Amino acid sequence: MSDRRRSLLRTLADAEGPVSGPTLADDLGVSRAAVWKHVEALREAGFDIESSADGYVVRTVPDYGGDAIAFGLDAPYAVDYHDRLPSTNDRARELAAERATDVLVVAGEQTGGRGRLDRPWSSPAGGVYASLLVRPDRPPAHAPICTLAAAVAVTQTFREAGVDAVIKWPNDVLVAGSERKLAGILTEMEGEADRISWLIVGIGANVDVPAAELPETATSVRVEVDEEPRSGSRPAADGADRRRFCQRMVEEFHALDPDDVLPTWREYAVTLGREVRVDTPGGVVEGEAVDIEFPGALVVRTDDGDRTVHAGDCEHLRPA
Ligand code: BT5
Repeated sequence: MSDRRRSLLRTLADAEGPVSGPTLADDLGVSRAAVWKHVEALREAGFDIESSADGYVVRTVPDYGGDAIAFGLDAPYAVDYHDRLPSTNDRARELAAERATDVLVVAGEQTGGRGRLDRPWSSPAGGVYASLLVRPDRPPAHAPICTLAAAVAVTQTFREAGVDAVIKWPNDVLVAGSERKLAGILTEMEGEADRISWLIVGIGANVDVPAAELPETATSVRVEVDEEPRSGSRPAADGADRRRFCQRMVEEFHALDPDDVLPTWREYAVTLGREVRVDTPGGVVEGEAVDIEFPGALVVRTDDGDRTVHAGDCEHLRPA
């Protein structure tokens, strides 16, 4: 998506009333004919744009798609949307190799979605599959804090959508109580000794997915919201709006300062205070998870004292 198209979408989204062709042309630094062409392209993409003597007004926005996500997105990323991809992280890697940055890759569905250690990530239509390609000015050792920041952003977004989400160290978002999995995060990066070259934060979130299309241990906004008796005050299925969900989670992520993320992470985490078994590259660590340390290590109180675990698969045992 071109920068001009992004600016146009931004201006139209921010406008309170009609925006005239000449105003748009001025704003974007293009001819009125060019504005008209962009507007036509948006109409083809499913936008209902009314034009009157006063200018253009967006009446309806398509459910999903690159322009729909960019429309009103309050974060500085170009959107690279595909109805279907093998994996948004793989696409983001291609873009990284082309030296791109600040791109949000989104797919309507994935045919080869990946979790950690090449585990498959089930990616039917209705989920949000997104990878952010960024180039933070940080050492490679800080990469885990980006996963934690993403977990905070996603948890916050699920809560806004009406689901009581919590974080399981290091990269899972679960629903409180049943602890079924709502989302997972796969962070990948390339770096030199002292500096990250590129970092990709891949998020898979079960938003508008029916139970039948999810793994048994998983759940989605649609499932969780449907199970609750509906009060008159909350519009049905609103939280399961993929476009809104995708925008909000990216906006939340962008607004977070990784250096300040741990207090909120602690507040949302369900792992702290629990008996855990962590399968690490150096063996199994078992005990009570007592804290998280920058940039994302779990502190586990074992019979032999506190152990700081940097990476691994974590299993929650009974409550501590
Ligand atoms: C994760 O791995 O949780 C990270 C998943 C990241 C997926 C996103 S989608 C966008 C981007 N593009 C990609 O190709 N990947 C990223 P891990 O902790 O290894 O968990 C994987 C396990 O979660 C699987 O072994 C299943 O047990 C379970 N699982 C698979 N699909 C699921 C789903 N849709 N919902 C909940 N759990 C799922």
